[in-house]
Amino acid sequence: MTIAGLDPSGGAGIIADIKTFTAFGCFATAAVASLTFQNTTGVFGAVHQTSETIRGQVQTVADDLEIAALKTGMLPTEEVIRETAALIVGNSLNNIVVDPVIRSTSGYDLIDDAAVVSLVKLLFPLADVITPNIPEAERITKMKINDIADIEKAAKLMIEMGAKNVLIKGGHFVELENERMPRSATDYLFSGDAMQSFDGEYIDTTSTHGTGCVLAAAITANLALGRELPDAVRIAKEFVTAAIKTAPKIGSGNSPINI
Ligand code: PXL
Repeated sequence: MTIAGLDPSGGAGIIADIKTFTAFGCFATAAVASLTFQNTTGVFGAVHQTSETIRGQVQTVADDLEIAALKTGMLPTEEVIRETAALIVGNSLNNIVVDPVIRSTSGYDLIDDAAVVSLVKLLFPLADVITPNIPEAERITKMKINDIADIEKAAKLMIEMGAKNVLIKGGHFVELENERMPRSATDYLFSGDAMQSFDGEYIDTTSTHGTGCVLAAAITANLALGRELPDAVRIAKEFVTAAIKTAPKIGSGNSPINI
């Protein structure tokens, strides 16, 4: 299951999640947390769901189907986050992947400030893994991330905030780039004191709409299939890299990736 925003242009949010779950042979279910108005050029507005409509969607599915894993994406308000946390606890859900979606690539704030606080307080402790990118990790930890040591510091802070595992995605990380070390898209998985890095080719493209959603959804699908987290991350990363490389290049903004 995914609980996330609906991007009607199909590149991000629950449509991307459904397509990704399906690509891995999983049966997708989805609850809309916010109805957004957007296309490849940007986000132009959103109508958020309430605790009643979140519960109505999720509990009805949970009463009938076994939820093997859950991904959360854009959860716009404290109310929606609080209800999502209650549904996870109340239904004893596991394999929880929290993608702490905060802002769109185009700069639109997808969740409000109170939601960032409650995301940390209420959902991080329930998550098996959280998947922030660098700007999200900076916003959550209130620190600037300039190098690998900062990535480690930020991950430790987020583990202290209650996350069991933290995957920091390095695709936004330009600071390490130099003549000897070209830009890379390495992701860093922190579990307790251990760190594992997942090297990835940096693909110089603007066709990246939905990349974070697809990565988190692919991790969720692979956890649902019974894979261990590091395997799930490796497989998900390969899937995203291939999808970026073969992006359809549609729309006049950031093209969605190929899922
Ligand atoms: O990529 C972040 C994201 C997640 N979920 C929804 C979005 C976006 C970015 O635009 O619209 C619904």
